[in-house]
Amino acid sequence: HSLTNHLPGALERDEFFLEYQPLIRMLDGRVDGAEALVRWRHPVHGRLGPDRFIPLAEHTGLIVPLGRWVLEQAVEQAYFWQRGLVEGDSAGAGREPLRVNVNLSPRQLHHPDLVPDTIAVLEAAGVSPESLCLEVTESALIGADEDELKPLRQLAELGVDIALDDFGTGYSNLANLRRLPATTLKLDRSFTQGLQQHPADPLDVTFVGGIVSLAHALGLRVTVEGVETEAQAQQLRELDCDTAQGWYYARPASPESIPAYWSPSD
Ligand code: G
Ligand code: G
Ligand code: MN
Ligand code: NA
Repeated sequence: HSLTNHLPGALERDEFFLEYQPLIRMLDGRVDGAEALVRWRHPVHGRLGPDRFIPLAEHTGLIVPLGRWVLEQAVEQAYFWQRGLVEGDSAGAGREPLRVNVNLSPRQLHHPDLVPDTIAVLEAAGVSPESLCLEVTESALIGADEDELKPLRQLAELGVDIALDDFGTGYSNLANLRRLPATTLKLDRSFTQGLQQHPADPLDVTFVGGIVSLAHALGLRVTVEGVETEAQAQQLRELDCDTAQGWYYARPASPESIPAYWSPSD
């Protein structure tokens, strides 16, 4: 099987690349950061999305060096955005708050070098911990004991933002939220879909509103995924969501596409 055969050497052959999807602040419509999403330029099959190879990389262990590569690239990219060093960005420096989100797989989460590697990558790039958000799925943390949560807690204490990705899809245990070192909830796009109808599904409105209230009461920020229409964006703003991500704002694209969202053209 050619995916299986080609994957181990793909990192050395420089076949991976990252796209970035902006996270938009609901308050002012400006970019808050961007999520790095890995793609594989496969010599035979062409461009492959992460669904095609992340599970395989996770299974074979390649996810550890691949994940480190993603982290290095994304953190370096944050440095370039913050300093205004991206081609076509005429506004110059002074974008310190612009963050980058990186997805962590369960295997990376449990790797003993996660904390020292992350610190080393940030220091090498000259990027503050506050500029990085690590996204972990809720399911990867289900049943984790205090020892297993310690690396994430250490990173959070350093200032790294920790987001619970795809929130609401797993066996969400709301009581569990209190003991997780998370700073942000990323509400799964399945909940955003119910807000698309006119009028929006009242159950979905209640659900999202309730999650936002609970999250805010726990000191967590809420990012909504999969925003595809103006009506959804409006509804989610009214429900007090903090940031949003989705095709309505932007599809994942090259790193050069991001600075345009710093000052929305309206
Ligand atoms: O690219 P796309 O938007 O189709 O992303 C699909 C999924 O792939 C996302 O939900 C994300 O969790 C996962 N993904 C994307 N990039 C990475 C990565 O660098 N590492 C890991 N572990 N998962 C990723
Ligand atoms: O980490 P996560 O699995 O959430 O990655 C986001 C995934 O969702 C990516 O595959 C991305 O391409 C996809 N995505 C981003 N915005 C939208 C959207 O507005 N609608 C839909 N259907 N998918 C989206
Ligand atoms: Mn994600
Ligand atoms: Na997600």
